[in-house]
Amino acid sequence: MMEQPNPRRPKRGSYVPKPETIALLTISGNPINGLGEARPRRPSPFFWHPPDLHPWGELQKVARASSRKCPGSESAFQAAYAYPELIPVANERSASRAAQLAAEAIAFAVAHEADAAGIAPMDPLYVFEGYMIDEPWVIVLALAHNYERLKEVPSDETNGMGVCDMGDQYARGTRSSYALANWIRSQGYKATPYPGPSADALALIPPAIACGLGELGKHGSLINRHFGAGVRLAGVATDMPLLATAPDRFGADEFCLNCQVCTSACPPGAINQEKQMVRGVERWYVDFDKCIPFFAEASACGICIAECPWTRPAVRPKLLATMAKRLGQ
Ligand code: B12
Ligand code: SF4
Ligand code: SF4
Repeated sequence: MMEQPNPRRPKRGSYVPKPETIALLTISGNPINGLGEARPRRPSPFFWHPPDLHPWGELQKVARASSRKCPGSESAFQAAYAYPELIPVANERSASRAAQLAAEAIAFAVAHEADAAGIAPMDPLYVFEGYMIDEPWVIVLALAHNYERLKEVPSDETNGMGVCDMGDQYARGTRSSYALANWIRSQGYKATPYPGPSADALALIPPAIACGLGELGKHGSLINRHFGAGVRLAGVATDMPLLATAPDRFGADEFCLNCQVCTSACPPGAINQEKQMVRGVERWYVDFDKCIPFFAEASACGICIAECPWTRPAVRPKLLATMAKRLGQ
């Protein structure tokens, strides 16, 4: 049966932001993000930080209100923000070695709602300017979307499926990261969860790439080999001695070179075709000033991650096989 076109998605080029949205975009986000800068530096607090820490506080309120008007989304996001209690760090430390603790931490996360997990050494470049994380390790958790719900994005008053699935996966990230942090604390080590939906101290995509959860896609989100771009991320920083997991290269970066699905599907045309220099790294980059008006008006959008062919369960295995052949794996 032919699928009906999604009535909530304007065609690329036909979307015009509301004047009241544009009025709140008083300053460009791209220089703040480090577009064109050749030297590595920490990311600046950018969006989803406390509204007085960045120039788009009022726009952030509009974006939040627009996502919460959708049926079911208020309670989905309430669950995401229901942060459990953290227990005190036990006085006695586990005597296990790093390899054993790393295996146990990953197994614990996967047994407590995470769909995948990896470990990376903490890098100061993962931490937003003005924040501090002193734990030397980060465990990153991946929480897979329900594709059937995600593909309904963007949401509005008539259909809240997509944004509710975002709230639900954030809620799983909250429960999973807090459960893992409490397990680590019970073993006598410090642990701090970073679950979202707020940005907090930790930029999650760079450590997720480093620890093998996937590759960066042209749409600026991580692509995982098992879930595509339909994943939320959460983190736990810790001083528990651990071992790093290896990065995973399965050809997503190469595939993006010749794919234009997200660039064509993004209503405001925010996704660049070419890699850009951003804070010392040549990488895919999304134009914040073009994305944010639509994102704010269209209940958190998400079209780019839903449309990415890697996110489609029926397509992903074929892409993996094709790219494995091309990479000679
Ligand atoms: C602020 C923010 C936004 C902002 C700005 C996004 C942006 N491109 O910068 C807005 C509101 C527009 C936004 C939109 C979306 N977001 Co958002 N967002 C965040 C948040 C809270 C912080 C990211 C940030 O500050 N970026 C500003 C600077 C750091 O951006 P940047 O330099 O361009 O870097 C980006 C990437 O290139 C990469 N990156 C950063 N440094 C480096 C270094 C290297 C070497 C590499 C390879 C990559 C890399 O990470 C950044 C993330 O966008 C994170 C959660 C978190 N704590 O990390 C979620 C997060 C990145 N968002 C997420 C998602 C899914 C979305 C949306 C699809 C919306 C939605 N409904 O889900 C869209 C996609 C827009 C897009 N195409 O990028 C997910 C991504 C999951 C994934 N599969 O990777 C995250 C991780 C939330 C989560 N907990 O799961 N988001
Ligand atoms: S839609 Fe295509 S170009 Fe965009 S991130 Fe996915 S694979 Fe890459
Ligand atoms: S989230 Fe931003 S980049 Fe992705 S499709 Fe929507 S407007 Fe485009």
